[in-house]
Amino acid sequence: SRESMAEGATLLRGFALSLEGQILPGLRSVIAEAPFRHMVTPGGYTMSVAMTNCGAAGWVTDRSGYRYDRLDPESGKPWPPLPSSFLDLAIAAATEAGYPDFRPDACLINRYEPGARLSLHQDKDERDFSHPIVSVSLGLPATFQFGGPNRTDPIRKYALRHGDVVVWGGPSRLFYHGVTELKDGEHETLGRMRINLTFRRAR
Ligand code: MD3
Ligand code: FE
Repeated sequence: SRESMAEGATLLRGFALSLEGQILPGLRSVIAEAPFRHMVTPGGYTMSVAMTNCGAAGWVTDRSGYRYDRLDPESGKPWPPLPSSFLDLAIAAATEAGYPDFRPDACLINRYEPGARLSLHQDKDERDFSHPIVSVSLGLPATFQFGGPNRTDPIRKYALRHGDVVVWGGPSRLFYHGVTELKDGEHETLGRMRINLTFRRAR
């Protein structure tokens, strides 16, 4: 199904389910090369969400700031390439939402364990905001918060479940968003966690 969440934001419920059999092995191979880690914000806080990346550019944060980097700072090596199953899923979802030319060069992988959260923020470290972002939810369900272009805009909440894909383009690309504390539970394939893949064109 295809639902509009805001101008430019399209929710594709269950879109990743048919590709799960290729996505999960791809995820395992990326994590084997670039394990999840808890990064530190410029303000000195350790994030409750653990992260890793694949693709030509990876999103990183440390005391010196937020940026995209070609290299994994933990290994000093390039991030693992985007598995072909990841690229296929991102392009298919973007096409379904009206962005047939989307070619991601970065995939940030977020891992939420019970209690982890992501406070309200905008994604603005990318070079060109005319490219959409594609996000894929896997594992435990989460409450996603979605506001507007200003931090004080009213917030709506959505449940994002295993297999849901959202494409964020147009005006929604710069809207404030976050994820509330993950509730404990057990997912049949992923266990006690939620994984979110966000595909971006960083450069
Ligand atoms: C709306 N991740 O990695 S995915 C992030 O569930 C991030 O892990 C959340 O926010 C997560 O930056 C939310 C949905 C999402 C991703 C990017 C967006 C929503 C967005 C960019 C602009 C507007
Ligand atoms: Fe974000």
